[in-house]
Amino acid sequence: MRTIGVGLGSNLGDRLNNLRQAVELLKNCGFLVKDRSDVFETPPLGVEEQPYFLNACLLAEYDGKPEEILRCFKKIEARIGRKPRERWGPREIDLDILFIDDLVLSNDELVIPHPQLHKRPFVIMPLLQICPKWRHPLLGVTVEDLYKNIDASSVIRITNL
Ligand code: A4P
Ligand code: MG
Repeated sequence: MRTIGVGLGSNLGDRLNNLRQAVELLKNCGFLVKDRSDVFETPPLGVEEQPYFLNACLLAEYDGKPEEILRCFKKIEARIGRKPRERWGPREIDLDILFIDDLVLSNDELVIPHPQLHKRPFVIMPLLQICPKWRHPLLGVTVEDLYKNIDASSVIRITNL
């Protein structure tokens, strides 16, 4: 069994419900949820002219290839009603593979760890709650270390996931 760091984000529709529905669908797909962060409200990064996000992260055990995980995530996103739109634009739900233990992988379909993980307050804050000691296999630093180098003042805790 591998432990997967999953990033969840939503900025369209009933954002909290979308996140919670994604957790239930992950369980139905065979992901064993070991821990979950709180839910944070975060300003959009990338394309800034869009609604604020709710973001959270969870740790799940799963016995399958990275490509299978991505396929499951895409199915769950479609099930929750995500429509194809511009990259980095608004979405009902986005599921990202943040990491899979200390696996390093890069191909046309997948980059693991997620290439933006270490720069994003909306990922680092929730990860700090659930896996502060996880070490980035390429950068050699922990989530706690990453947290020291970001400004997380705009990441506001809203509720539990
Ligand atoms: N892909 C490659 N690596 C991965 C990975 N580790 N996990 C590929 C998931 N997917 C990965 O993703 C596009 C393609 O990325 C996938 O088909 C897969 O082959 P997508 O979800 O269709 O599109 P996207 O999410 O718009 O693109 P991307 O690059 O995944 O963007 P991000 O990194 O998800 O960023 N601001 C706030 N505050 N909160 C957010 O959650 N999210 C984004 C999107 C921008 N700004 C945000 C937030
Ligand atoms: Mg994505």
